[in-house]
Amino acid sequence: MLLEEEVHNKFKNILNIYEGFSTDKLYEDLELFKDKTKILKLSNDIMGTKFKIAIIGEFSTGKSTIINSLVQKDILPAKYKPTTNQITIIKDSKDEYVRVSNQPNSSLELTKENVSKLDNYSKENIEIGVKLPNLANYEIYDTPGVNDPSMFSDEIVFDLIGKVDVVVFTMHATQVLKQSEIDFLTKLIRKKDISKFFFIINQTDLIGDEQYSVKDDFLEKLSNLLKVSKSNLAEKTFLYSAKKCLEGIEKSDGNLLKEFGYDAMISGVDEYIKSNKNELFKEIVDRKLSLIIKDTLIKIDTLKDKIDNKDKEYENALKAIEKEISNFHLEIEDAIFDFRKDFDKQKAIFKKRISTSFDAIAETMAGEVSSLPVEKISKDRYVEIRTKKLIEDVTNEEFTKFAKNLQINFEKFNTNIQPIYNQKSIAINDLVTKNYASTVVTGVALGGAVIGGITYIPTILSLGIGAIGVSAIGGLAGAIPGIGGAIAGSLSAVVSTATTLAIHASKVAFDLAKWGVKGIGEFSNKAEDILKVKQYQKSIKNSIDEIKKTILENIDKELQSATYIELFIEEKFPQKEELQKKIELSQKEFSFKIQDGEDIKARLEGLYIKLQAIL
Ligand SMILES: Nc1nc2c(ncn2[C@@H]2O[C@H](COP(=O)(O)OP(=O)(O)OP(=O)(O)O)[C@@H](O)[C@H]2O)c(=O)[nH]1
Ligand SMILES: [Mg+2]
Repeated sequence: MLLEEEVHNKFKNILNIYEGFSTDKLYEDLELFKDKTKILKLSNDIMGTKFKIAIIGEFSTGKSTIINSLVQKDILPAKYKPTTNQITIIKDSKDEYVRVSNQPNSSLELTKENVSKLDNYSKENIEIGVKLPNLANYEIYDTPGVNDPSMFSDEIVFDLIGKVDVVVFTMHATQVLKQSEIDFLTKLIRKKDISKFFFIINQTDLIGDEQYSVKDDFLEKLSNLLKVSKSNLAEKTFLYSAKKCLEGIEKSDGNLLKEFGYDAMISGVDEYIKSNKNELFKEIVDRKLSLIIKDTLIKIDTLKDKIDNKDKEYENALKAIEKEISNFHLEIEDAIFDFRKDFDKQKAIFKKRISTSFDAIAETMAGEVSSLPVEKISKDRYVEIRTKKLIEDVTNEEFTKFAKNLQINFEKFNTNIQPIYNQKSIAINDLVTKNYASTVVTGVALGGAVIGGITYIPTILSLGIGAIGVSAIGGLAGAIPGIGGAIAGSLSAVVSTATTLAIHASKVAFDLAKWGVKGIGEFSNKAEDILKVKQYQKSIKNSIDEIKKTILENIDKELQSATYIELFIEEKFPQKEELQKKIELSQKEFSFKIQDGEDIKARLEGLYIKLQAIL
């Protein structure tokens, strides 16, 4: 079954359960409509989530034509456009259109001419809506050719690679793995995960029977370069002809599609997504769902306790639990001390690394400003975009390192406190069962690995699903309490500082352009000009220092070992939070009569069983 269908059915079942209960007055009493709304929202967010495929490769290797064949429609102009920095995003849509990305007002009828027209007219990305026959779960990204004389395309493509689920690298069959392609791939491997890469050897219609040796040579070369097995690569490499596939579509000739790689390519990508992404995706969905359903279950429990008059004991039970937890704190003091020491050490290293990296960025930018031709510096928002990118890369990398170390610290802490925790946990469970009837905690399996009190969800990050609630910005950082805020705050500072940078950039560039000098190197004998460049370099450095300061302040403010310990211990004893929720709820007015208790309990039991079966 398709992922979309499967998830959709699951949501439908759950919503039906809530719906089926909606005529019962308990539905209002328990405010179940609130939980249902949350589930509906989650369902909408998830159904809108698409897997992303980027088609990359050197110019004229056939990227746009390949996309036309995948879309089964001749919509993208196949022509060499040397300075394009744009990405064209192709989305599944009932209505066909082409527009400037995020500008619905600019929509035009979908024709090749209009795509060209908008493409030439706008500097922004272009978006195309079209029915995607075999790829409704996907969004396709057409990219500017890498190694293009245009200076931004590599940066843009590198950036995109980090954000998509699948990358298809295209090559021309008559020139497979040119030196420039090898260089690009080598640079890539150092920076990015290449397990999501597929390779298309396109234009095979031009080479005839040689194709198999072309593929073998390619596999041999690439497996050495990437140090991966040939068979792994073979599964992800396709001999293709976009031209013949388009012909096959036009003539409804299935044999052509088969012969020239279409079928193999579509099923290859689909298989990969199924085995690598779907499971993770489902895990996240289940986790989110179980959290919402758990709330409903707690409500049901509370009402049952109320009928049995057990809610009277809640306050006492909570006090007793809190006392146990505070004893727990005391008994693990040594372990806390060690954890804090480790934490502070990691934090200091983290800050130092951020500091050094930012200084390096300032130096890089100063270097670029004096070595690149003025046209490049002044082009678009070069300094702004480049600085922002460098900063994002560095912060992401360093936050990720810190988070990994933090995880190790937590694992150690966890092992240290385990014996005492076991005792306390038994004691608290005893208290709970003695004092009030039902515990939801044990009944709900929370998906996602809870490591050391941090709900650590790397799957979300690798999927990059913003809709599910973790911001893509900050990568791993977003999944960890405290850090998400720290980096989000800092990055908004980056944006505004980057704007300042851009203003500086355009001023200097304007002056230099007016003097008609090509490169800064060429006028370095003019004292006045050197001064200008120096001033500009200084202003860039100041801005970068400003950002560095903000990030370091945020790290100091947000990353407190005490907060982490609190979070950790709270997660270890979920009974406390559950009880607090029950106390709040039990103080509400309910519309039912206690003498109907048995009947109500039976109805609640029915709902409870249905919901629990889903988890
Ligand atoms: N014979 C043959 N020609 C092809 C094939 N695919 C693309 N072409 C031609 O190759 C040229 C380049 O194709 P494009 O699709 O524009 O290539 P691209 O990679 O998008 O190029 P840029 O966007 O400029 O980087 C065009 O003239 C296409 O018609 C193919 O499978 N066989
Ligand atoms: Mg193209």
